[in-house]
Amino acid sequence: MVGKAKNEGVKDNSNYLRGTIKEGLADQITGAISEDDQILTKFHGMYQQDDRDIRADRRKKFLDKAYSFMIRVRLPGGTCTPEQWLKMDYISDNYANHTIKITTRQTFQFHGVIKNNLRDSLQEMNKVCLDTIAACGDVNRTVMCNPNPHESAHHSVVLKLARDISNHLLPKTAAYHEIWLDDELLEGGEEKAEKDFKGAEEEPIYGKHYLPRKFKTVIAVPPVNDVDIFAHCLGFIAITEGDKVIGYNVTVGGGMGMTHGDTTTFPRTADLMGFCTVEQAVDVAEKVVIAQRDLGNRDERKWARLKYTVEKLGIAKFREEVENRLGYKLQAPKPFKFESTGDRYGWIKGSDNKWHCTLFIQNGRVKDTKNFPMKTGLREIAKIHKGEYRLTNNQNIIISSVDEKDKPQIEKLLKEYKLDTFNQSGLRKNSMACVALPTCGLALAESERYLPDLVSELEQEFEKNGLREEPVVIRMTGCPNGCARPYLAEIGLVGTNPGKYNLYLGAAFDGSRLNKLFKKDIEGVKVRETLSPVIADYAKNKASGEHFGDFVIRKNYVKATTAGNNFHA
Ligand code: SRM
Ligand code: SF4
Repeated sequence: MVGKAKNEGVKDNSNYLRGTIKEGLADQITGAISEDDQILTKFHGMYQQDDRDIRADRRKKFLDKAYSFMIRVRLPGGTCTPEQWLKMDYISDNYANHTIKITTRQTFQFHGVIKNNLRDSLQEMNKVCLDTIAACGDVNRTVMCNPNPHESAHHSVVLKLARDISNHLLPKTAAYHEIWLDDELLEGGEEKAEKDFKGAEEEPIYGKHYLPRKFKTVIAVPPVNDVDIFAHCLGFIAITEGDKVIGYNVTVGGGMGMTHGDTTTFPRTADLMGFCTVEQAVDVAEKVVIAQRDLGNRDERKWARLKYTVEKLGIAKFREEVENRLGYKLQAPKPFKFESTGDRYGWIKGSDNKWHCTLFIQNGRVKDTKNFPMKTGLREIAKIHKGEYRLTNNQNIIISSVDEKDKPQIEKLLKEYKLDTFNQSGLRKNSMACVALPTCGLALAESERYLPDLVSELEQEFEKNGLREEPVVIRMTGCPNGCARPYLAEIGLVGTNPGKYNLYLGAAFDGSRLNKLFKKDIEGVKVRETLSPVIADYAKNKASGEHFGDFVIRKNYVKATTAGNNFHA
C-alpha cells in the first residue's frame, strides 16, 4: 500500500527513480525540472535550487527564478585520490560556481550547476570512478567514518566497512546510468562490479517505495566522536583491542531536524542497541534499514525518520524487530569512551610512518579570494601529492599518507598559499556552519556567510578572559533542520528569521548530550553581549578541565537535556 505522504506516490509511479527526468533535461524552455522529478533527482544526488540573492530582483522584473542545481558526491569514508581532487577542482570551475563545498558529512558539493551541465558534470566524475548515487533521497546515504589520520590499522578497517555498507545499500536501479551516463559502464577500478547495476530492475532491500525518509549511517573510533555518532540513524562504534577492531557497538535513532514551534518534532540522540562482530556489521546495517522500511511512518514525513520509529517503539522493541530480521541476537554493548567531536590540526605521524596534515577550512568552503587563493594552493598540492585526501566530518581536509621525503615540498606549498593556519582560536577550530543562503531553499537566516564574523566577535570575549585556546564547540544553521548539527554544540545558533537566531547552550563536548534553548529569536548582533557575562563567569568559576557545555548546566544557565523527548522541556 502507498503511504499518504506525497513523496510515496511519486516514488511509486517513478519506474524505479526514472520519472520524466530524461525528458525534463531535454526541455530547453526552462532551466527547471518538474516538481515530481525534483523529488526523484535527489536519489541521483542533486537538488534544484535558485539564487536567493537575486530572487526578489528577478521577481520585480517579471523574470523566472535563476535556477541551478546543487550536486552532492557519494564518498563513503570521505577518502579520495589527488586525481579525484583535481577532477573536483575541474568540475567546480567548468560547470559550477568555482567553489567546492566540503560538507558536514565528509563529501563534496557543487553549487550553481545549470541544467544543461548536469550530465557533463556526472560524466566527468564517472571518469575518476566517483558517483552521486544515493547522496540524497529516501535511501541510505554516503556512509561516514572517522578519518583517523594516525591509527592506520583501525582506519583501514572502518573505511572498508563504510564502503561495504555504502555499496551494499545502494539502490540497484539502472536509472542513474541510463539518465546521466548513457548507460556507460564505470571505467576500471575494483569497485566496478559493485557499481554495475545493468539489468537489475528490482530493489531487493528497499522495494518499490524505498525508505520513508532519508537514512544516515556513520562509524566512530573512540575516543574521537568526530562523526557525531548520536546524531545519526545508525552508528557503529568500533571496539578495539590493540591494533585490532574486534566488533562494533550499534546505535540507532539519532537525528537533528525539527520544525520551529512544533514540539512533536525534536532532535534526538541515538540509543545504544547492542554489539555485533566485524563480520556481522553489513548484515546488521541491512536489517536496521529493512526494519525502518517496514515500520517507519509513510503518512507524515515530519515523523518519518528512524528516530521517531525508535522513539515510538522503544529501543527494546526496535532491537527485537532487528533481531527477528537478523535471525540471531546482538550481544550486550561493550564499554567505550568518547572525548571530543572536533578535529586535531596540523601534522601528525601515523602508525604506518606516513605523515598526515589536517587543514582548517572555514565552514568547508574551498574558494579563491584575492588575499587567500586557497583553491589554487590545494590544486598545486594535488599535482604533486602521492597519498590521498580524507575529508573530515567537521568540513576540513586531511592531506594524508605523505612520505617523509615528500613532506617538505607540501609544507612549502602550505606556507606559500597560507594554508598552514593551525593557530586558530579554540572557538574557531571548533566552529561549523551549514550552507544556508544564497543557495539553500529552506534557509531562514544566514549561516556560512555570517558565522566567521560572529566567531571573530566572540573570540574577543574569550581572549579578554584568557580563554583563547579553550576548545568550545560553536555551530550555526540557517534553519532548524540542523545540517551543521547545532543541537550538539556547546553554543548552538539556529536561524529563525533574517538576522535572528535561537541560541542554545549546554551540549556535551563529547557529543553525547543535546543542548537547550537559552534565548529565543535574538538578533545576531546581540549574541556577543548576551554571552559576554556567561563567558566571564566561565573564565572565573570553571572547575579544572570543565567544558563550557557542562559549566552552563552546573551554573543553571540552562537545564540539561537528557533525551530528545525533553529537548523542548
Ligand atoms: Fe542537510 C536539507 C545541506 C547535512 C538535516 N540540507 C538540506 C538541503 C538539501 C536543503 C533542501 O532540502 O532543499 C541543504 C542544501 C543546501 C545547499 O545549498 O547546499 C542541506 N545538509 C546540507 C549540508 C551541505 C550542510 C553543510 O554545510 O555541510 C550537509 C550535507 C551532508 C552530506 O554531505 O550529505 C548537510 N543535513 C545535514 C545534517 C548533518 C549530518 O547528517 O551529519 C543534518 C542533521 C542530521 C539529520 O539528518 O537529522 C541535516 N538537511 C537536514 C534536514 C532535516 C531532516 C529532518 O530529519 O528533519 C533537511 C530538510 C529535509 O530533509 O526535509 C536538510
Ligand atoms: Fe539549509 Fe537549514 Fe540545512 Fe542550513 S540547516 S543548509 S539553512 S536546510
